Formats: sequence, C-alpha cells, structure tokens
Amino acid sequence: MEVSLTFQSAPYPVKVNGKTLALVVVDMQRDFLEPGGFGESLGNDVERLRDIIPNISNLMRIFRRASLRIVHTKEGHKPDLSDVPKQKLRPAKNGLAIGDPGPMGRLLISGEPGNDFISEVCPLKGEIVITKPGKGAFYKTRLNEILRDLDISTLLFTGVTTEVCVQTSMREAADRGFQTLIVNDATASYFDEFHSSTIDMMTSQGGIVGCSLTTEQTINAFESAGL
Ligand code: TIU
Repeated sequence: MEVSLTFQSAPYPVKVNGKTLALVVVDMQRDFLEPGGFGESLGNDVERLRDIIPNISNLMRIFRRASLRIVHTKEGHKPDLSDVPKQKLRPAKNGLAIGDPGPMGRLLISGEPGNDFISEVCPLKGEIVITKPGKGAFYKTRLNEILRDLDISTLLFTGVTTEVCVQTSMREAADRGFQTLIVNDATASYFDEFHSSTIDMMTSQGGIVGCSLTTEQTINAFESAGL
C-alpha cells in the first residue's frame, strides 16, 4: 500500500511516499554515550547525550510499526588499526587514543563491548547496520548502493553527535541526491551551541542541506497518514 507522509518541517514541508523513507540512527553506541568509552576519553560529559534516547526509541517504534526501514550506523575501526588515518590516532589530552584499552574494551574498535549499540536503541534482526571508519555514513561503506537498491530517497537523521557524525552524514546524503531531514530533538551534541548552530546552518538559505523538525512533528505526520 502506498502511504503519503507530510512532514511539517522547516524551512519547507516535505511530502514523501512512505516506502521511499528511512530513519537513520547515527552512532548510538556505548563508546559515545557511556562512561569509559571513546567520547569520554576525548574529555566530554557523555551524560549530555542521553536525553534523546526516548525520542529515538519512539521514532524507531513508529517506523517498525509502519514496516518502514531503519538504518543504524556505528563508528568503529579494525582491531589492527589499518583503517585509522594517522591524524585520527593522535592521543587526546589525557593520553588515550583509538585502540587503547578501557573499561568497555579497546576504544572505538569494532567488536569490543564499548563499540556496540546502547541497549535502549539496538537494531532488530533484518534492519540495516552500517559499520563505518569515518564520521560520515557514506564514506567507505555501501550505504548509497543499499539505499538505491531499496528505492529510498528521503532520510530522516537522528543520533550523535549533531555536528560531527550526524552533520557529516547528512551533508554526504544531500550531495548524493537524498532529501534530508534532521530530527532536532533526537540528535545531541556534547556542546549545546554546536547542536543549535548545526541545525541553523544546514537549514539556512532555504534548506541548503536539508530540513529540520521535531520528534512530535514526525509522529504527527505518521498519525495524520493513519500509520
Ligand atoms: N567526538 C564527537 O563529537 N563525535 C564523534 O567522534 N563521532 C560521532 O559523532 N559519532
């Protein structure tokens, strides 16, 4: 069944066939949201990211109920560090670097407990999971081909952090021709001012990168469509 959804986003509303829509959940990993992970090793207060968990969880619930696609991304490197650029291996102020041991395993390394998704927003079997070595979800991944094969052309972005992996991924998507939206209360940054500036800069100039909306506006679009 074809279902049309209209998002009351800014700076313009977006109308989309539900079948061509996917929710992208960026890097909701223990490495960024729990103490002892990569995010904290960089000197960040990881608690600040946790407020968005209920909103992402609600969005995942409505997408699953409507049988629409969800993409989960993960930032993680190979255990031999062969996919880490030299500048990314520079230790943080406290001397810790990618691959160093921590309480949840080696920092930002695929397969380590700390690199896994937080338990509240884990993927279900059959959902798309993309492991990426960079900040952007399209760099050195098959995401573009996977989405094209599924006829997905509109992406709704959530996750962490707003100005790093979410912004990079949304810009990559826009350059590849996807209609992009960011759910502004389902993304978070370690820095409040970076969060709001990122939303402002991507939606300025008539939506130069994409559009912005709230979780409630997203849910309203589903309810109005009878989903
Ligand atoms: N440091 C920071 O804000 N973010 C990252 O390193 N990765 C993601 O945003 N996922």
